[in-house]
Amino acid sequence: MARNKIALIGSGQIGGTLAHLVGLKELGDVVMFDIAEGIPQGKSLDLAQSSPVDGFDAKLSGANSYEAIEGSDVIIVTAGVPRKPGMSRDDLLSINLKVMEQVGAGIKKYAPNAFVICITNPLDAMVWALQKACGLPANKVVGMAGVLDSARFRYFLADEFNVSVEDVTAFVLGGHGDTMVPLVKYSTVAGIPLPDLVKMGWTSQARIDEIVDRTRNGGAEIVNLLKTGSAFYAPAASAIAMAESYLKDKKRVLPCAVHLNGEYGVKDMYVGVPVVIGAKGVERVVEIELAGKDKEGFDKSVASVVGLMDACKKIAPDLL
Ligand code: A3D
Repeated sequence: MARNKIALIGSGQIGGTLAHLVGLKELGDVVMFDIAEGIPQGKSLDLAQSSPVDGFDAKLSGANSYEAIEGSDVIIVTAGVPRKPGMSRDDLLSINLKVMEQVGAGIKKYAPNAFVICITNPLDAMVWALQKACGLPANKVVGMAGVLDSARFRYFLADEFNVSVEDVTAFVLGGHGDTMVPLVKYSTVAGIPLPDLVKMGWTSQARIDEIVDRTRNGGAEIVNLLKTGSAFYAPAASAIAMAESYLKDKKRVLPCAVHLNGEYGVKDMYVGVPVVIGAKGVERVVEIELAGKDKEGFDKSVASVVGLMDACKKIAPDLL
């Protein structure tokens, strides 16, 4: 059986970590792409030279032209620029929207059968624009945010309870970042929901609230510490979990930004909800009934994504 081909569009901090993980997990051959000359070539050569030490077989190469991604099975997009001091949200949107247009055109031409995972921020708007730009079916274009947000939540909870991260599950909905909605009652330790753990005296509601807050601001906490960039290890690991579920038809239930068509009362936009990822891409949206504070939080999150989409439509009316 031929190896899978995985293209990484953007070879910065996350792109490099993605390539390393694809190698270590032997998920396939890797093409790193970037507009910066030498970066994808240098990183892929460096990583290839680690393969004899770590004992993995993968071809890793770098490119500055889209031809190199031809026939890719999976494409992970991190291309774009981060928000710099003095740059408005609209400035960032207009730059990264142009990047999504270019990337989308490249995918359309060279890899129309790929499963595409977008990571570029502002995530929910960028994955929506990327799907329009590449024209692939919506079930084959998803955004990574929920796996990362729930991993942060799971890590903080495991730390709080002093239990293995493996035994903590978390359920998050909504857009990426401050408006994400962690569903406390569906988050568990070994199947025991958090509200029960509060009753059992394992923790207090106040501590759970603090952990939810820290999760929502998880990205900003790391930016403040790093000062020159944003998180990259956990974002890369999260996208790899999505790619692996697709490539191995694992049918994992993962929170992803997906195109909704009426589910959760939302139409033609990308929002984070739990989905089944298998060989057909997004195979099923897990739709639960929301009420009270959870519904309020979800609606607020959807409204903030609509705000981003409206700004995008003004900037690129031809595309969107
Ligand atoms: P960084 O290390 O700056 O890498 C971005 C790369 O994109 C650079 O190597 C650029 O040269 C390249 N690039 C810029 N324009 C283009 C273009 N037109 N075509 C191809 N490549 C281009 O950033 P990073 O890897 O740390 O982060 C990448 C993106 O992920 C950013 O937008 C972050 O905001 C975002 N991010 C999202 C999450 C989520 O959870 C959604 C988490 C962390 C980072």
